[in-house]
Amino acid sequence: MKRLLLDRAKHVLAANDLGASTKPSPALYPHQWNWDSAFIAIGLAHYDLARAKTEIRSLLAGQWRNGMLPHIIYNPASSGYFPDPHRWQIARSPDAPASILTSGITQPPMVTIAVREIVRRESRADFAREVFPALLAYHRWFHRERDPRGEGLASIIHPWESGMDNSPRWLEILDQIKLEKRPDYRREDDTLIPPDERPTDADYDRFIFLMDLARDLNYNQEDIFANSPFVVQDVLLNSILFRADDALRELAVLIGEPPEQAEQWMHMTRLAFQSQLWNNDDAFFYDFDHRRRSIIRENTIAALIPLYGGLATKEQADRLVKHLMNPEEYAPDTLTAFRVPTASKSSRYFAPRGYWRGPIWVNMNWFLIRGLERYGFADLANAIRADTLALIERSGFHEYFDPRTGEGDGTDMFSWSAALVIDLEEDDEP
Ligand code: 2M8
Repeated sequence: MKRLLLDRAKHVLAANDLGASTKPSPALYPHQWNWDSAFIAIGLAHYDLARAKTEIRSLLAGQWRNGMLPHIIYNPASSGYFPDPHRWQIARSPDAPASILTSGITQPPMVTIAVREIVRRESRADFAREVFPALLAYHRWFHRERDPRGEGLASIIHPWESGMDNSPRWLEILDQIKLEKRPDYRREDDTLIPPDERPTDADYDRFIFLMDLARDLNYNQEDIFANSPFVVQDVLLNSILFRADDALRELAVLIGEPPEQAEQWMHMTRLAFQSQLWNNDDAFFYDFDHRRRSIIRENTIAALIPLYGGLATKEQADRLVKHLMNPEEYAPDTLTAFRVPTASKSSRYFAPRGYWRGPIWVNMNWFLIRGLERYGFADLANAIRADTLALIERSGFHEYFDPRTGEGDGTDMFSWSAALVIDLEEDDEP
């Protein structure tokens, strides 16, 4: 059974292999995505280290001169995805690469964690040495350009940067963006996937508005911070950045570079999670709207990902787990049969087939499993693992799953669903 599942997962990654990178899915996402490639490399590292390194190298090839690693690296041979590179016009930025087409925004820095996983499986440090400067530049960019006041928390400037595009966390801010006129564009995604499983047109209008705004400001981060209605200290991104800083610190030690810079960043982030993001009344870590200086009080799975980061105290972890065990929020009940919906069932935005507004995603379950294991909640971690595998067995390697029925939604043959199932199934501590 396990062998069969692993073979099927490897088949998905092979089918989406573009040569030097892997697309997230056959048709819906035909290019290379930043954090997708990192998850993919974590899966590949179990059976093909050379290919895992190639995945990382092709991602780093898209790095900007200021250190930013874009969220999409376009495959010139693919079409059928909007926005295409022409919309981004990255040449407006003096930092953009000259010969590679990319987007102008980033995604959570899972790449450093993937590199750490690859290096852990080798007895040599040459790959760590090779990619360390690029990773360090990426982290420096996050901490410098996205945390200009040195608060210990990086901001995202677009919902796409969170990876959870239409999460309830962003909907109120998006709603406040009043467009004088709709941006001119044509979506491609809703021709491939039923529209009720994708962001609404109103969400998309705002995604494109924010993207055009960053472009019109020539991707100058200072100007974007000053002018954009969307500047948010995202709990998910900062949990991953913290964990990635730790991976960077370990890589530094391994190759004889000073670890102090990463330690300093981690120290600042730890303080900020406690002083700025923790809400003791609700027992949640909430995002912080940097622009309006207020918390975003939405009950979503992101509030629990500091468990993966290792940013919760033991007492906070106990309280966070209560949300996961509560049938009115995240635990199974008469409405939902599977763990773990990405938004609380109690949320007014909860939509069980609505993309990041409720469906189960394999990467979020994976974050929770790894985080719960870390804090000693082995039974709950195993229950989430069992549900994740049951969903794949039942419906295949879908992009996301309806928590009521387990039905697969979005695209099929989704790469990170396959890659992270490999990681869960192999689960060897090398
Ligand atoms: C989704 O995002 C893209 C935009 O970046 C889209 O909707 O077209 C998100 O699920 C994101 O997390 C993911 O990296 C990307 C590719 O799988 O798709």
